[in-house]
Amino acid sequence: METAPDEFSQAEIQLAMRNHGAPLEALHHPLTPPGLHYLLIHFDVPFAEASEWRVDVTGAVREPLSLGLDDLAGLPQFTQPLTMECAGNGRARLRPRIVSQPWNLEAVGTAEWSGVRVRDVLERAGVLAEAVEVVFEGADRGIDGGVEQYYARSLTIDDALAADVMLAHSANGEPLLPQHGHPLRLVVPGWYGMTNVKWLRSIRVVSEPFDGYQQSRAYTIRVSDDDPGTPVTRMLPRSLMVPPGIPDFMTRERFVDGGPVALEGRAWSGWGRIDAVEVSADGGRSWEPARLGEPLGPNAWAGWSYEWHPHGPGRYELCCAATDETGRRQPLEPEWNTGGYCNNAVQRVAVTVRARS
Ligand SMILES: Nc1nc2c(c(=O)[nH]1)N[C@H]1C(S)=C(S)[C@@H](COP(=O)(O)O)O[C@H]1N2
Ligand SMILES: [Mo]
Repeated sequence: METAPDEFSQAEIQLAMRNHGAPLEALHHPLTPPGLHYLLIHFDVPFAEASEWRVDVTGAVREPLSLGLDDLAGLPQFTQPLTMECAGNGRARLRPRIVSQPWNLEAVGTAEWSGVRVRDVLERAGVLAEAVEVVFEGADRGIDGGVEQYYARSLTIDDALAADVMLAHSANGEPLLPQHGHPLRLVVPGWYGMTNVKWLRSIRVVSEPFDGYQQSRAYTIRVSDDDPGTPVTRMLPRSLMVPPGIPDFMTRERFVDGGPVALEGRAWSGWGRIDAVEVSADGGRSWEPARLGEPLGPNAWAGWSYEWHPHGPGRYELCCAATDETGRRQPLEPEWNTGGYCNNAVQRVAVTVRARS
């Protein structure tokens, strides 16, 4: 196994500049302020005019469609708050290191998305009996893993017909920003970020499973390069805390003066409701339950809070761990895989408690 050095390359720094995360203090906000929502863009942000945009519905359908945004405006509209997280969140914490977009923990955000149901569009087109999947393709083209492609992902027919799977034209009451898929993107609750195809231009109903690069090569959990792997699907449970106190500029290490310290954060899972969040002040050896708030919606995070009473000055390692209603709990240590996906190991925050002066 090749071990990447701990230093990041210029190419990785360039990716980290293009694709920024949410500063963790933004977790104060139930809805991530628009400019603070994380970004992941594989290729270039396409230049798109909303007035000229068409999304074509083709393949195994009774009646192929070509829809403009005004056509979509004629379908029933709905809005939902939704927490989106990149499947690579936590990747930069893995050893041996994975060379790709280097996330620590900040590749997450929550927005209120508005648009129409994919189901309503597919019903107008009339899905034929032989159909097995729906391929969603964006207008952005590039080379990934040596393969030239438009960014594309598929869903099974059943998944695509779920009542909350949407074509979104707005976020937080405003037209989509260019970087978030203007003028139209797919939004699939509960799944990791790669599912939510931006700059959506084509919806193709197919009678064979789609084997495009982003479906069958990327976004699979593999322990070696010849492992066929299992697909990345729903978001594993995760909780994050707003780092308390004040930071050191370079290391982000935290400093607080005495106690008690009000800790707060957010927790989510793509597999179901969050049942519990626990907090540890000793690096995960002992745990106390946090107070859990109501989720923002069925597909969005819940807030949590905890009053921490440090037993005196010194250095502490704070952790938080979420458990969802399926019993999935965040692990203390990550499981390594070649793409660096789905690392939902607990957050660790180094805090120095200083004596109150
Ligand atoms: N067309 C297209 N859609 C895309 C991507 C992309 O590069 N191109 N990136 C995906 C990935 S990996 C993630 S995590 C989310 C990020 O969405 P955001 O940038 O709006 O937060 O978009 C997904 N949709
Ligand atoms: Mo992602």
